[in-house]
Amino acid sequence: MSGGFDLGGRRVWVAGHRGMVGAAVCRRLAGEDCTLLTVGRERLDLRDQRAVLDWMRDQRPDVVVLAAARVGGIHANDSQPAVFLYENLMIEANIIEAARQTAVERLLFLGSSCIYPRLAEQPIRESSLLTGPLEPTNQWYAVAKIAGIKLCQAYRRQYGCRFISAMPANLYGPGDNFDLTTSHVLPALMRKIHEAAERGAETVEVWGTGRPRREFLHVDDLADALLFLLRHYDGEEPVNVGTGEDIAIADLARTLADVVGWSGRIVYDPGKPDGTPRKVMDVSRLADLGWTARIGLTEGLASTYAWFRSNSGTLRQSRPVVVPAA
Ligand code: GFB
Repeated sequence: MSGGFDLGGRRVWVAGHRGMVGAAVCRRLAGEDCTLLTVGRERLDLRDQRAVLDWMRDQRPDVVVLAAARVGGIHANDSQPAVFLYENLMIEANIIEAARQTAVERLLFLGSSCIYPRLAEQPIRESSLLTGPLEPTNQWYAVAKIAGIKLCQAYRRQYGCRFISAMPANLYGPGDNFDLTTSHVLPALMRKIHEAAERGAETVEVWGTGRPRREFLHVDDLADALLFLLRHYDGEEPVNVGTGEDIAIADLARTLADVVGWSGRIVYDPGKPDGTPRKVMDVSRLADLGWTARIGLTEGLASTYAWFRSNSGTLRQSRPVVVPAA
């Protein structure tokens, strides 16, 4: 597709560049004719309003990809409600307001499919936002992310800022958090099954009933979609980014067992929460704009497992934080 916003010659700040999403966006931007800006947490605390404004005044980004966030799986969300709410509110409010003050041309805010009501009609359309109660295990994170979407909308209406929002499905890929207490399901099960295969263990424990259904998107597909949206989308409504296909957690576990080559038994722990029963998004808005996902789940799991095997010695441990790209 031609036309649209030109990234050529622009200064692009990827906030959260050491997280899984930010790193994928940086890889994707490497082939573009733009100047990539990044800053680590040792130099800038994104929760500090004054520091964020000063840094942006100094660096003058034209484009911001807001991929910095406190993220984690169902247990991390459920057990650290204050941290997930406060840190995400601060990071997004500071960056969005500083982007207005420094006349950033385009900003892309990343939400999550968990912003939608727990029992939203499936597949979930963008218009489902705020039509029903949230899933209790991640309501804190969801409220913060909904506030970020609303900030982008409000800044468009009041100040004419060209700020947009994308809502990714459950993400996976290289650079994920593989810590068993704070990670999302896919990296957790990949690691558990890999370690079971190495130890010759006969069982692996899966939290909950195995019945919930999730939609998984490879992070490289997400990065490609985000650049597409920066170029071709300039609207107030959030845009879902996913494959439009979901899988039961029990089937994900079996598929991962095949990828790893382990033939043991999966056991379920119904004492752990299931969370939202089903989360699959309607991705027709993005498809109508001209973008669809390319990396199928089987292919994505195989390449992510290859990455895991070559990096398992240096993986992040017990840190759900991508704030701001440590
Ligand atoms: O990926 P996950 O932690 O988050 O869990 P959500 C998805 C499903 O997998 C739940 C089950 O039903 C879990 O109970 N599950 C099974 C496991 N075994 C495991 C395991 O070993 N680890 C984990 N983590 N889950 C998150 C939100 O919800 O989705 C976040 O809490 C964010 O805020 C993210 O929105 C995308 O999909 O339930």
